[in-house]
Amino acid sequence: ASNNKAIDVENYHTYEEIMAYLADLASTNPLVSTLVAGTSVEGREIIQATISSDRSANKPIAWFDCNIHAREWITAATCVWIIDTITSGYGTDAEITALVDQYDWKFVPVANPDGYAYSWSNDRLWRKNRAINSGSACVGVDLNRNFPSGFGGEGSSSLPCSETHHGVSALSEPESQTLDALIAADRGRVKAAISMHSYSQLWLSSYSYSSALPVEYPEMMNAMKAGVDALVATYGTPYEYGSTGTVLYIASGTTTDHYYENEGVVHSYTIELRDKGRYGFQLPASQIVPTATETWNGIKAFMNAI
Ligand code: ING
Ligand code: ZN
Repeated sequence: ASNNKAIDVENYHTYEEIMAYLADLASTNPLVSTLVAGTSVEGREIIQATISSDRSANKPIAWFDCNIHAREWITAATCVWIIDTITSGYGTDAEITALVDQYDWKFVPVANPDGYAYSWSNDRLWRKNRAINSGSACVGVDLNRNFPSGFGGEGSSSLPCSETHHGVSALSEPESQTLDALIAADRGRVKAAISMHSYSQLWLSSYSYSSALPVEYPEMMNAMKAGVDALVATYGTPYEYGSTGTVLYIASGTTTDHYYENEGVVHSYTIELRDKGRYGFQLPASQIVPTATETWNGIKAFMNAI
């Protein structure tokens, strides 16, 4: 890279490269700390990075999980870019400084490390984790169907060979247990929880396990509108927003419903990043910076609106 950073944020990176970047950042930047939050099926560390200008202040938290689905590489790349942008902007960029002084920012950049590694080494389009399913030759549980809200319902499958296999029970997987424990540890402090996915260009709220609407839906719609308006204003990338069950499809056992319904996070969303299918999961690296830039503009406006 032409700069002195430990990573070039305009390219996709392996699990090991992302972990090395986070470790380097934590050791060189006093704003950043990392936590080994859990361990995957195959023994990889699940790392949460925290950006805080005062860890003793117990500020409200902006909370992110990224790459719970292995093939959605743009999500880890976007989270890394946002971490890089926040840490380099603090103290020089007035809006970033204000947002860091107001909130702690927490990221799990690679929530499904085994699947992510497998998508680099074996199968670019792998989605699930790498759990062995008893009695089946098919591998993997869809971690975004393994959470308790609506577990096992519509839009998830009991069949191990399905791409949306929900697993044997809610939170059966170490990767979903890790996200659950992290958000539970911050219960009462999480102002917003965002799960990053791709692709489709959507900003989605609960519910996903049914077409019912949350009681706070008007407030959620206002917040999503603020985010989407700023995102779209950046480059004109079209986005839609609304409840998952009405805008996209019904899916049970998802992070967003769990954070909303069981952890009390009103502002719990899934953002489906670029694109709308031309490249799909294999978004060219040339789109990392524009995707991250527009998404960050949306998140800033959203955090300033809630
Ligand atoms: N899409 C999400 C999925 O898990 C989603 C859509 C988001 C469903 C939030 C339910 C709740 O199917 C992708 N691309 O993974
Ligand atoms: Zn996904």
